[in-house]
Amino acid sequence: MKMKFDLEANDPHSNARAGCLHTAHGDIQTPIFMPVGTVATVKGVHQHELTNDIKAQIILGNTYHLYLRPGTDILEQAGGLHKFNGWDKPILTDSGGYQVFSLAHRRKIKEEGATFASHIDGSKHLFTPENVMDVQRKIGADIIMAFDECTPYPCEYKYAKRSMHMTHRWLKRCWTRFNETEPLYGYEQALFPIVQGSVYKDLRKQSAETIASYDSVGNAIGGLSVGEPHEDLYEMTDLVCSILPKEKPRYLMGVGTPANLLECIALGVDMFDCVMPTRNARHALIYTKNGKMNLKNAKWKDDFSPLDPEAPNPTSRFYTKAYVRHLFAAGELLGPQIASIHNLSFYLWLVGEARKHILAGDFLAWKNEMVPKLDQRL
Ligand code: PRF
Repeated sequence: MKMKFDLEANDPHSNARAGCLHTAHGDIQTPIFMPVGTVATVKGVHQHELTNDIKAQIILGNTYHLYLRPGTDILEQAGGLHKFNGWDKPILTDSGGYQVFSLAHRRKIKEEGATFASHIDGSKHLFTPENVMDVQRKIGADIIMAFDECTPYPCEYKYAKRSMHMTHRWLKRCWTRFNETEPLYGYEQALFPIVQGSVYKDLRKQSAETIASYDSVGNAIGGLSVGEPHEDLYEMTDLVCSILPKEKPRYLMGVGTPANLLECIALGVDMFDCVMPTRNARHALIYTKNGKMNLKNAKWKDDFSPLDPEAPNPTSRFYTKAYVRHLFAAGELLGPQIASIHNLSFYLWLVGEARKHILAGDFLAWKNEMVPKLDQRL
């Protein structure tokens, strides 16, 4: 089966789109949010909860983490990541181009690749565009990412330009290796290239044009949501979306808040991932369509209403705010678990609603009504 993206609808009043990405492990209806499962697990969430409660359609894994632990030997013996963790829907792996720079120790970037010391045991490793393709073949995700450098913020123009050109040269090497090798487990994998260029318009334009010239199934936008003001995030995303091909899915990496998702959907983004819903859940921060609440706040201690009475998933309707607050206060594992299911369900509900409104042609008005509410503190 050939991986394929069908564009189903364009919003008449914004650049939002609805589509469907067909993969060997099933269809992904876009716009979509992808829960992050860094080390072969979405922290604290069972695969059946991802499917039944959260309605996740695709999850993420990280090459950097999976390569270090459990390692590619174990993943190959298992028959790939889908078999290893029992998730039989689509998976996307990030290349390590972000994690090496944010997590690893003693990292050094050279033309050949990046050397680093493991954050687990200090052991030394080298990631190159070629071996990162080989590792992602062994992990076996449906969508794999090019090896790039995610520039920090702020970033000097000169550094951003040099780094972008290196990311382009690395992409060429990734592309060659990818096309010289075969999937190991009998289903197709697609390689997504990544646009870089920091917050500089001329660099972003040049990078988007370079990435657009590849015959890929989809494309990604990296180097954003690294501390820059929201205006820069939106301006760069808008510019890059205007250049990337319309008929291919666009994946904005590591973004973001619920409001960021809706604003970037309006600019033409189709796919998102972010640790926010799960990481914040573990700190008792709960997202709803009326704003966010911190369950550690004493005001919830005798609120016996459901976490979210209108939520589509049973977990959010079953447990009360006071109870989940108590679980956090007592340091009970169930607190972060319930909060993670709730937040991920909310993110998936939000992109599902966005899709419905795009198909109905009234996305922009709905988005403008939702955004101010989403950022409120309850
Ligand atoms: N590159 C890669 N992964 C990423 C990013 C990037 O620029 C980002 C930036 N927000 C998140 N994850 N490979």
